[in-house]
Amino acid sequence: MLTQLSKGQLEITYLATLETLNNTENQEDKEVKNGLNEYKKTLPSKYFYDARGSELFEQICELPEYYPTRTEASILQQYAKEISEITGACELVELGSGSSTKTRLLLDAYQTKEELCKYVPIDVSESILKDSAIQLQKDYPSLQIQGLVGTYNQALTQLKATSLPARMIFFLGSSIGNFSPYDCDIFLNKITEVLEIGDYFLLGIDLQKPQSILEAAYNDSQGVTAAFNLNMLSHLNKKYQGNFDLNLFAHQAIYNTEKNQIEMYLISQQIQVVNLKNLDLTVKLEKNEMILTEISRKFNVDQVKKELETKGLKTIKIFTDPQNWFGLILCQVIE
Ligand code: AVI
Repeated sequence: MLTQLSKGQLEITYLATLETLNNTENQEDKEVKNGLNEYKKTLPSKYFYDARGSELFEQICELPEYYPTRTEASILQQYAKEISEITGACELVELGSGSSTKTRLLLDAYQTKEELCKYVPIDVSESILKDSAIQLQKDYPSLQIQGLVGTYNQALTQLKATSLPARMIFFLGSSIGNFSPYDCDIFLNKITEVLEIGDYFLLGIDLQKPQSILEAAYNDSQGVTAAFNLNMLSHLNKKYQGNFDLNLFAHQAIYNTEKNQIEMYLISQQIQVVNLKNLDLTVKLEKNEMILTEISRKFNVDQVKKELETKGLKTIKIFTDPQNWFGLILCQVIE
């Protein structure tokens, strides 16, 4: 059952029922247990994002070494109008909308259109979605906002037919880089399943570049990314009554040149035993043993273009910055 909060032009729908939440929890428990029991230990990246983690991520986006956010913003600044002219009036659906900061650049461009624009932000975090939707409603009084609180999958399945001439789903920040190739494939299948012929997909991708630039972006000199990575352990301590000692782990991000991906690790500084009471789990870590907490893939535009094409998504235009560090691919569903 869906619950709704409706106020004038703003409507927020909660997609997760108690039942789905419980199932997800069991699934989540398994992911953490399995990850820590593997020979090469891993932890799911979603545990970065508790309230503190989301705050730290906002700080990362402002760091001098972390170029993706401001580079993508500069591309949007320059090309949002052109994007809106190519697509014409359409319903804007944003995956992982967060604070919707960069979205404003697109909304500004679409607001100048005659027809009323509709914005559908999708995020798992109820508080962030609600706060930013309320703020957006104040700043864009004629904008219709229909927020969906839930996972991408839940939300994409719930999209209703749009009364506007087309729909554009957009996924910014190179968040697609945090998916494994397998998950990326499933995700793109879902996108094409939801979109109709003539609809658009706008995808932000971080591009391949020298290793030194990439490693600096994920090992920043102020230690914010380290705090972000370590915060995952605090989050797990709270969730599972665990006893990870943050002082006994170090952060490191390494660029894997074969896989073209940044890999973020938490490295055990000594032999230690960790308990997660609520999972009934005891884990032994060797000195220097690494736990993989995130991959961030870096892309080649032509390869992504080809992959999108295999899904029936034809690239209409690629927008990039003068250094070719970040790309925005605008594609359209073709017959
Ligand atoms: C959210 N995601 C696109 C970020 C990235 O760059 O992969 C997460 C991040 N991890 C460390 N710094 C930023």
